[in-house]
Amino acid sequence: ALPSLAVVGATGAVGTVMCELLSSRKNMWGEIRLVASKRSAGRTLVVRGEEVVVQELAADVFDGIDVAMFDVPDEVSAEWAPIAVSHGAIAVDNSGAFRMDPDVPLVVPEINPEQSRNRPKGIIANANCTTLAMIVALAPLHREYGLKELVLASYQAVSGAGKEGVDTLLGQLERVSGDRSLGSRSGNVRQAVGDDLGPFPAPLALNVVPWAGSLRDAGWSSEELKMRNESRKILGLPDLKVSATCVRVPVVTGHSVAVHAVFGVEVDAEGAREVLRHAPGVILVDDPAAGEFPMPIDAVGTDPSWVGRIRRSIDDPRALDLFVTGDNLRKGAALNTAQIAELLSKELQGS
Ligand code: 11C
Repeated sequence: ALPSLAVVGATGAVGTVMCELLSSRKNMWGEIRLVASKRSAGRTLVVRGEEVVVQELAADVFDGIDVAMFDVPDEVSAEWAPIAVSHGAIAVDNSGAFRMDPDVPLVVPEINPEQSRNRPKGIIANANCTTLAMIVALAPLHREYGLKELVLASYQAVSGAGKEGVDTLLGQLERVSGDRSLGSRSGNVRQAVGDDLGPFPAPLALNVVPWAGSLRDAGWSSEELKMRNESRKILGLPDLKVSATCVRVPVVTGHSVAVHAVFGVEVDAEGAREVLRHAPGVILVDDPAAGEFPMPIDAVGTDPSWVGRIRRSIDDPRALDLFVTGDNLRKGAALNTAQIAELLSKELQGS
C-alpha cells in the first residue's frame, strides 16, 4: 500500500499550495489527512479531485500516518512534530523550529537528498523560503568553483508573511490607488495607508521595507541570520562568510535575492551560465538585451529557481553577481516539503 500522509496547516498560505501540488504531482500517497487549528477544522478542501474534511490538530490525527508535513508557525511545530513522531510518523517541518538542530537534517532534494535518511529525531527540516530560492542556484556553482563568501540582499514578497501579509498589501494598494500626488511628500503614503500595517512594521504599498523577521543581536534580523545559518548547513560549509540584508517589497508572491558570491578560483559568466543551464531545479533567464530577467511576475506558480543577470565582478575575478527569483510558496515552502516527502514515500515503499 502507498504510505499515508498528514498535512498540518492545510488551510494556510503554504497549505493551500500544498493541496494543489498533491493534486497535480504524481500520486505517491494512500490516505491524505488534512489537519488545521480549531478555527479552520470542519472546512472542506479538494485534494486529488476529492473533497476532504479538515480535522482539528490533536494527537490521534497522527495514528496510522507514515509522513506528517507541518506548515505552521514555529511554536506549533516545536510542540506537535515530536507528537507526530511519537505516533509513528516521520515529520517534515517547514517552520524554523528544528532547522539548526544538529540531529535534524535540512534537506533540499536537488542538493543533499541523501541526508533525508539520517534523521535521529524522526524529523526533517525544510529551509526558509528566501534561502531556498537562492540555494538551488548556488549549490551547482559551489560544486564548480568552491564558494567562499556571500553578500546578499533579498526582495521578499508579502505572502512570506502568510495570507495576512497578502490581504494587507492588497488593502493598502486599494487605499493608495487613484491619488497621483502620493509619493512626492514624506508622510503622504503613511497617511493614505492608515493604521493597518498587518504583520509589517511600515506600509508596503509604494514602498520597500528593509526588515523581515524579528530583531536579533547587534541589529540583525532573524531572516538575515536564517539565510546565513541555513546556507552554511545545506552546503556543508560551516565557515562560509555570509552577510544578508532582508527587504520586504510590494510583491504578492516570489522572493528574489541579489547575490554577490566570491569563490576560491577565477570564474567566468559564460561558464557559470553553462553550469546553471544543466542544474536541476534551475531555469536560466539571462538576456538583458531582450529584456529577459528573472522576475516574480514570471516565476510565480512555477517550480524552478529563475536565475539571471550573471556577471563577473569587475573588481574581483573570483566573484559573480547574479539575481535569483523563486516562488516562495512553492520551491520556497510547499514544493520542497512535497519533494522531501516523496523521497520518504519511495524509501517507505522500499525503493
Ligand atoms: C518571510 N521567509 O518571507 C519568511 C517566511 O522561516 O519559514 C518564512 C519564515 C520561515 O516572511
